Formats: sequence, C-alpha cells, structure tokens
Amino acid sequence: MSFPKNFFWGGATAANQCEGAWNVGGRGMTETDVTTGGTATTPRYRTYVMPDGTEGKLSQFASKPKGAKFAVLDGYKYPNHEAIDFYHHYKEDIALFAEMGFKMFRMSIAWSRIYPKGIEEEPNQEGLAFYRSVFEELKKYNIEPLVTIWHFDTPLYIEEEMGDWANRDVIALFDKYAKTILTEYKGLVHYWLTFNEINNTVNFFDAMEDSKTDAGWQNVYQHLHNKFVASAHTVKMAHEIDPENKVGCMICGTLSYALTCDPQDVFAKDEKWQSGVLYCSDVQCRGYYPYYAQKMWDAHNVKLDITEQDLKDLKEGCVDFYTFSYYSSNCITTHKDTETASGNMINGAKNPYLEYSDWGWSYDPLGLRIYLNYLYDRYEKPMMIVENGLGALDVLNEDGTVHDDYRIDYLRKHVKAMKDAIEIDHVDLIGYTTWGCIDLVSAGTGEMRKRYGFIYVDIDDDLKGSGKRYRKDSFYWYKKCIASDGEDLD
Ligand code: BGP
Repeated sequence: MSFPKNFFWGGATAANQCEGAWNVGGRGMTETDVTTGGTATTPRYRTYVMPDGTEGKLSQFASKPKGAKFAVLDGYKYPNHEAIDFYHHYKEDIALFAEMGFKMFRMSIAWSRIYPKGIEEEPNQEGLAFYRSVFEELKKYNIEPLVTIWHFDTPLYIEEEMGDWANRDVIALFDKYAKTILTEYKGLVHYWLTFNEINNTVNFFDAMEDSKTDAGWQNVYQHLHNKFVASAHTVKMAHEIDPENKVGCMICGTLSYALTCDPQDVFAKDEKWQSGVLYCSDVQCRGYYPYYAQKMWDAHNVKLDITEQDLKDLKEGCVDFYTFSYYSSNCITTHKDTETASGNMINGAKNPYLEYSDWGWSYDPLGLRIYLNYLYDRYEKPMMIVENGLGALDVLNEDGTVHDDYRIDYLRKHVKAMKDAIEIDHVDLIGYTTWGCIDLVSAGTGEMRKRYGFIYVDIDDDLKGSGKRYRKDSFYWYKKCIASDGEDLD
C-alpha cells in the first residue's frame, strides 16, 4: 500500500498572512494588523499608544505596558495589511492550485471578517459572502477546503477589552462564530480545524522575555482550557449541523530528541514533549486531561476554573482526526554550553547530524516519520500533515523562472518519509498540505523574502512589487508528484 487514491494532496495558507484587505469589507482589527515586519535577527514589533498619547513598540515576546492600546502608527511597515492580496486574487490563485492538481486547500476564516469585534449580534454579511465565493471557486475544481477556524486572529477588541481567552466569556463568542460558519457553509466545507497550533499558547508564553510569574502561568493554562472547551463545543456542533463534517485538532509538531544519552537529558526531553506537544492533543483527542497535567500546574501553583459541564463537554467533543505542522526537530539538554538552534516556536540545542536552513531550522525528514509513528500509536486517529515546507530565499529570473531545487529536495525527502510511514509502518495518513503553497507573509519574521511557495509572488519586504504570480520549478515538480500519487518524485 502506498499513497491512497483519495489522498488529500494540497497546500495551506492562513487568512492574516495572505488575504491583505485588512480594512476592507467590514473586517475588524486583529493583533497582526499592529505587528511590524522583522527579519531572521530582528524581532517583529507590536505598536501601541499610551493614554497620554505617547507612542511605543514592543517585541512579540514582551508584555504590554499598563494602559497601552495597540494602534497602527505612522512610520512603520505592517506587512499583513496588504500581504499578497489573496482577497482580490483568489480566483487566479485557486486556478493555479487546480493546475497543480490540488485535492485540498487549507485556508482559514478570519474571525474579524465575520464578527469584526467578536461581540456583535449579527455576522458581517460581506465577510460571509467573501468566503462563500472562495469555497464556490474551489468547488469548481473539486478542491476540498480544509478550514482553520482560528489561525492567530482573535478580534483585537476581545483581546484588549475582554482579557482575551483567559476570560470564559470568550468561549460563548467563539461558539457563536463557529456556529455561524458551520451553518453558513454546510455542504461546501466538510473538513475543519479548530485552533491552529494550539500548543503554541504554552510555547509562546515560555519564550516570553518577562512576566513568567505564577499568575502568568495561571492565565495561560486557563486561556488554553477555555480554548479546549470551545474546540469541544465546535466538534459537537459540527457533527450536529452536518454528520458529514469532520473536525481535527492542529498541533505545532516539533519533534524533540535528547541531545545526549544522559538520563537527565532524556527526562528533560520527555517533559518538554509532554508540556510542549502532547498536553493539548491529549485533551482534544482523548477528551480528558492527561495524568501529567497536574504536575505541570503544580509547578506554577495553577488552579484552573474547570466546571463539571466542561469535563462532560471535553468528553463529548473529541476530534475526528489529528493534524500538525512539521518543519524541523530539535534537541533538549540539561548540559550547559551547547550550541542552540531555532525552530518553529520550540527552540533547542543544535543537532550535529542535521543540516540547517537560512533561518536556522533543521532539515529532518526521518523526524517526520518518527513523529507520525509516535502520534498514530498514541491516538490511532487518521492523520494529516497540514504544514510542511522550506522557507528560503528565491530568485526571480528575468525570464520569469524561479529555480528552487533546494525546495524540491526538501519536499521530496519529506514525501518519501510519508510514503515510508504509510507503506512500511502502516500509519493512517490521509493528507498533506504544504505550508505557504503560494508565497505569503512569514508569521515569525513578517518577511516576504522567507518564501515557501510553489508560486512566486512579486512583492518584497518593502511591500513593493507588481504582485504578479510566477510558477517556480517546484510547481511543476509538485504537479507531477500529485499526478503520480506520490510515485514520481524525481
Ligand atoms: C506556523 C504557522 C504558520 C506559518 C508557519 C511557518 O507556526 O501556523 O502560520 O507561518 O509556522 O512559520 P514562519 O512563517 O515563521 O516561517
């Protein structure tokens, strides 16, 4: 058995990184709208105004000064405002996906296009109409949408005025939003993901420069608990609204190795694996908190507000399938003076056996196979890799070509690892949507030059360019890969 005939080959994007049109069609504000562009070595900043009118900026990993309100300020560049303007180019872009033979397209709905502040009684019809046209366009080509309901874009009003997800009231607002879109797009969408990289709520906090107090941890675990409950409600509603609906969790899948065979390193790696990766999917796949959760809470004196009804809801709202992003692996060690490496949120020590990208992320295709085996063994649910790819510097030649053999090499090795996981290990892998199938704004650095796409978009970091789309060499490679059901990888 190799890739099944109905395997979901495709690509993935997120609304805030590709749509642009940030203040068009009644859309409300989100945090990415006040986030500037950065680089591999300089952070992205969030800009704000103090009550006395003083303006300021803070890194993504710093806490906001008391009284500050996020704001768009003159003199800064906000790459997500325009992004690649998928909002106005979706027809052309979907036609290109269809040309590659996509069976699935992962995209997200921006909550703030549907409920601009999150608190309105009625949804924004213009927002609903936009996504309906996108789904109808996909249907023309028999491309199945895979819709992320939340991809880093809580309406700014909820975040600033309501205390964000640590406030239980946000669950009801999310329920309303989820119910609206599940009802509106019944029949057009069958595959849903609740929260993108939900485990990064913890990992992000862990990476904060300050305020890692017990109160901060309390806030973060309550925040996550409320998301788990909202996710469970969504799964239940999705099944009630349309029994054809399937809902998955979405985990930032970073595989960690112990740097040495020192048992201290192995234990530290296991603890990181539990708190950074497994904690969320254990709740979402099994419907209850894992035994080690208590240890994690005790470490920071966390006492969660969990009701009897929450426990019942979690049980009744287990996801149907497991999805994750996979880019690289890292190493965990208790030893000092080791060389560090970066990665998708979970950083660690440098692995001497692996090569690294320009942004310091390791290449580890076998790690993908290991990850698939670990998690399939744990939950025995169908799996999808919904993000994978190489962020690289591409050169657009005068004749409109882009020779991205490095990307083809990366993808080929990962597809081969998937093939082995299916064929040899018998993992039930049902889909693969590569990240940023069309170039878009990097979430981590806000750059355009960190490109993942099969399709080059002519926009640079100064947000200049024609916006024109070009097929890279990898476009033709992926087309061949899909047409041959993953057999022809040359
Ligand atoms: C994941 C996100 C994506 C995406 C990707 C690549 O964390 O779900 O939104 O951006 O990582 O990261 P980056 O854009 O920083 O290269």
